[in-house]
Amino acid sequence: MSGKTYPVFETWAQNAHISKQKYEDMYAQSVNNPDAFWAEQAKRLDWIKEPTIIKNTSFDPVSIKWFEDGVLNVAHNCIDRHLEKRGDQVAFYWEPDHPDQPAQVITYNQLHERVCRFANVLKELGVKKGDRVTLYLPMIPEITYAMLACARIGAVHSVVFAGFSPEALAGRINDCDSTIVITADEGRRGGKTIPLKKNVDDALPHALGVDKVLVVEHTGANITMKGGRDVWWHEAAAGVDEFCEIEPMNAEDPLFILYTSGSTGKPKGVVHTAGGYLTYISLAHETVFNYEDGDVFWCGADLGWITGHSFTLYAPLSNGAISVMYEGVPNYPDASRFWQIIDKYKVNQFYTAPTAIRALMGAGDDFVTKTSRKSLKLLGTAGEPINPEAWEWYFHVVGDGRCPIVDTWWQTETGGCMITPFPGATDMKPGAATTPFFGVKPQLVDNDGNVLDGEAEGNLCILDSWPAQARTIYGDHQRFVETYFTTYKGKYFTSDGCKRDADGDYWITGRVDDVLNVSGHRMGTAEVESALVSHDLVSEAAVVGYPHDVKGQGIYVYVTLMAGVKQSDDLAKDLRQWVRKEIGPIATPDLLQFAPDLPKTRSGKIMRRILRKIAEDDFSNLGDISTLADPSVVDTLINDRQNRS
Ligand code: 6R9
Repeated sequence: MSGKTYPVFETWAQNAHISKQKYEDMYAQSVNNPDAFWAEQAKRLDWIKEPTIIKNTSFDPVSIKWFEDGVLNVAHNCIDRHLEKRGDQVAFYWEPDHPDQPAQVITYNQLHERVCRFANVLKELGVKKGDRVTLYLPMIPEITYAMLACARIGAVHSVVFAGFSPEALAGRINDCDSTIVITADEGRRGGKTIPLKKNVDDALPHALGVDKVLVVEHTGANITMKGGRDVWWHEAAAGVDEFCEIEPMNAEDPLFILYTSGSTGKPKGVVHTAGGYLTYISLAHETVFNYEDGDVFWCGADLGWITGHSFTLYAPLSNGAISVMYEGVPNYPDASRFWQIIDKYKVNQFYTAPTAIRALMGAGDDFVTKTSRKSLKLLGTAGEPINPEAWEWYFHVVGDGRCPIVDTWWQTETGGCMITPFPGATDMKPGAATTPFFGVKPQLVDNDGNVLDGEAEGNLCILDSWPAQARTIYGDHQRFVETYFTTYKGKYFTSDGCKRDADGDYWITGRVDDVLNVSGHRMGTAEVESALVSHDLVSEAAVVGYPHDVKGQGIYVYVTLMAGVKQSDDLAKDLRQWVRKEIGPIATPDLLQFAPDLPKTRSGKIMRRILRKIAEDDFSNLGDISTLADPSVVDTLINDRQNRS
C-alpha cells in the first residue's frame, strides 16, 4: 500500500468546487452537525414541502429516516424544474451499439414529453403509487423513460439487468410481487442480440402474478405477442396525453428496489427511498466529479446496476447535466470505441469500471492514442479495487497525465460514493479510495470487533447513517438488520476489507464474505452453488474466486457428482452451460474441477479457505488442515487440480 502519490493539480486546487480547506470544513460540519449540513444540502432539490425533520436514524435498533416530513417528486427534480432554463438543452446523447446505427439526442423537453407519455401508459395499465414495476430492458432511451415514469407516478421500479436469465428474472419478479414487466423485443450488445421478450415469455410461467407486459420495439425482431397480456409501447403511447401530473412523494417513500448478491441465499431486494437518495447523489455528482454547468458527463455503467441508477441516470439529471448513455460494450467494433465516443460527444468526465480499463489496456495503447480525448477533464472508476498498473495506464495513456482520477468506493446498499478522492482536495494514490465523503464515518475493526486506530487493516464499518443509505431489504427487514448491523452491533458492516495508511487514507482490499466481484459484478458463491446443485447429476458444489487478469476475479467451481456418474469434458461443458442458463452469462464458471470430495470440518462446513488456495495454485499456504474430517481430501484435490477445465 505504499507507492506513488500524485498531489492535487494546482489548477484544480484553485478552481474545483471543493478545495482542501473546503473539504475539511464541510466534512467536519457533516459529521459534527449532520442536521445543519443536510438541511442545507436538501436545498439542492425542489420540495413540494420542505423537510423540517432532517436526520432521525439509529443503527441499534435499526431505524433510518431522512427528511421524513419532506414531500417531493424525483422525476420533477430530474426534469420539470429544469425546463424553463434548459428545455432545449440536451439531457442525454444516446449512442447505439454499432457506430453506423442511428444515434439519438434527447433534450429536457423531449425527455419530459416521453416520460409523461410513459407514465400515462403505466397508469392506463393500472399501475398505482407504491406498485412494483419490473424493468427488463437494454440500454436504450426507453429504459430511462420507464424509470422516470415510475418515479413520476410514485411506482417503485425494479430494474433487472438484461443479461440475467429467465429463471433469475422470475425470481426477482416474484420476490417483489410485480404484476407488470416492461421489456423490449431484443437488446443489442457488442454486435449480438439478446432475446429479451422471449426470456420474459420463458420467465412468466414461473411468475404467475404478472398480467401485463409492455414491449418496446427496438430491433424489430419477430416476436410473439400474447393477446390480453402483451402491449406494444409505441401503440399505447400514441393514445395517451403528453402531460402527466407528478405524484407528491414523501421523502421516505421507496423510489426503487435493486437486487444484489449477498453471501447467503437468494439475491436481496435493496430498497432506496426518494429524498435522501437524490440529495446525496446529486451532491456527489457535483463535488466528486466536479461537474460544471455545460459539461458532458458519461458514466458507462448499465442501468441494471446501482452505478447506472445513480450516475447514468438520477444524479446527472438532478443537476440538469448533459450526459451520455451508451448501448454497447467497450471493445465493439474495436477497442477504440470508448475513446471515439468521448471524442464524438466531447465528454468531460468519464466514469467506468476497472475491468473495462484492464481489458482495454490489454488491447494496446494504439487504440487510445489514435483518438484525441482532449475534452476529458476527469476520470472515474468504481466497482472493484483498481490495481495500480491499471490506474497508471488510465491516468497516463487515457488521461494523458492531466486528468485527476477519482476511485470511488461504494455499494448498492450505500446508494452513492462513500470513500472517494475529491479532485481539488485529495492527493491521489493509485489503488486507494482515499477519503470519506461528507457525512461518512468509516471505522476499521478486527474480527472480534475491536476498534483499530491509526495505520491498520481490518473490516470496514460505517458508524452513522448517511442520506442515501438503503432503508431495508424488500419484504425482509429482519434480514436487513441481520446482514448489515448484527456482525458488529450498532455499526453498518460493509463486508469489505480495508487498510488505513499512515496519512489516514483508505484502501479497499475486497470482500471478506462469500461474495465474488467478477468484472465489477457482485455474485454470491451461494447463488452459483445452488444453480449447480439443482442439476440432476451434481451432488455438491463449492464456488470460490481466483485472481483473473481482466475480470479481477474469476469463478472457480468444484463439483462433486452423484454416485456412479462419470466425469468428462462434455459434462464439464454442460455444467458451465447450465449455470449460464440458470443465472446468466456473467455467472458462467471460468474453471471447473471435479472433486470426489470437498474439504469439510467435522461439523460439515466446507473450508473455502483451502479451496481458494488450491484455485490460486498456492499449495504451500493451506494453513491448518487438521480440523478437517478427512485431510486426505486435500491431496486428491491438489493432484486433480491439473485436470480442471
Ligand atoms: C458501486 C458498486 C459493491 C462492492 C463493494 C466492494 C466493491 C466498489 C470499489 C470497490 C474497491 C472501489 N467496490 N467500488 N472496491 N474500490 N472503488 O460497485 O456496487 O455492485 O453493490 O458492489 O464492490 O467490494 O463491496 P456493488
